Amino acid sequence: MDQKPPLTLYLAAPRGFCAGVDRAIKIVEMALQKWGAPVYVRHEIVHNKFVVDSLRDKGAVFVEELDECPDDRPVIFSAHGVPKAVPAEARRREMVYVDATCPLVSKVHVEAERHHAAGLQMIMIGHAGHPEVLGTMGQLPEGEVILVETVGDVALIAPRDPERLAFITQTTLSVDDTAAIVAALQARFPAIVGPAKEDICYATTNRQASVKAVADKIDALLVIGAPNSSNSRRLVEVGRAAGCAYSQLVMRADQIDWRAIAGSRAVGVTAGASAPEVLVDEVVQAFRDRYDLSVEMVETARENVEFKVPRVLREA
Ligand code: 0CM
Ligand code: SF4
Repeated sequence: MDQKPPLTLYLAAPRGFCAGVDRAIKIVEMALQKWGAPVYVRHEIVHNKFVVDSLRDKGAVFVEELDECPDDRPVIFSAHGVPKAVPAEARRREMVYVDATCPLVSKVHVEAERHHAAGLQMIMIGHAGHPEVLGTMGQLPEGEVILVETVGDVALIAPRDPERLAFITQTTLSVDDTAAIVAALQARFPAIVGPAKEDICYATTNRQASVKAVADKIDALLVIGAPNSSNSRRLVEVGRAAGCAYSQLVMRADQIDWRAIAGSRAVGVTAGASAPEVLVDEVVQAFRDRYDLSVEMVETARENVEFKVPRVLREA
């Protein structure tokens, strides 16, 4: 029998589910228990096909817009948040709804409202079209939030009054890219008001830090996550920027390009905040099947954040 080649797998930690994802999934499960199927979910509850498929099997129906839901079934809003018009419409239709927006996204919504009430125009750093960006921009009237995606954009924007500005950010951005954009904003608009650093959440920050810690030990990095998952895609970029040229997003083990990593002696594995640990186990097993594997953990932080589900689901 052929001997398997040796390989060290570095498992980055923290990785995988964050408190907001955990809570959002629980909300769907508890809503199904409380009200029975079908329960509607506006947008993927979190950006992971495996999670969405498992909830669909239990009776969740995923739609993109509220007008695809009947009036008489409960609807849940995804972890990424929704524009104000969405719950307003649900109330108008007298629907039962549960908002699974991550509390750390809601915190940014509140910040935006507070700055708006103080008469400041907002600059949002984020990715155009992402549901979190649509949700956060949709907290304020049209024209009150200007989106900036890159350092280059900063020179191009034309705010109403450069002296009366504040910035907010998407929660799942690259920490380093965002720092550069914030610096460019502060250079062009010295009076701009903002949070102490940015609004990037603890989970995004911690997962990027652990990728940086494994990057110099590995020949290839696999990030378990979905192509529409912002935080997961940022981990791939962080891996590349930290010197790991082969950094690749995979949804699960069957997407691993084994030829591309042939010859590697050390591979890093991490998972985005919406990727379940069973998929990490699956990837580790796929390596074990092909290699004489040693697994090492690279842990850069411990997380103990937990968010409560809304009261309506805690009541019998
Ligand atoms: O925002 P992102 O695309 O990273 O969403 P996700 O569902 O992959 O991760 C969790 C969240 C939020 C908000
Ligand atoms: Fe909340 Fe951050 Fe998780 Fe998004 S990635 S759900 S903002 S904790």
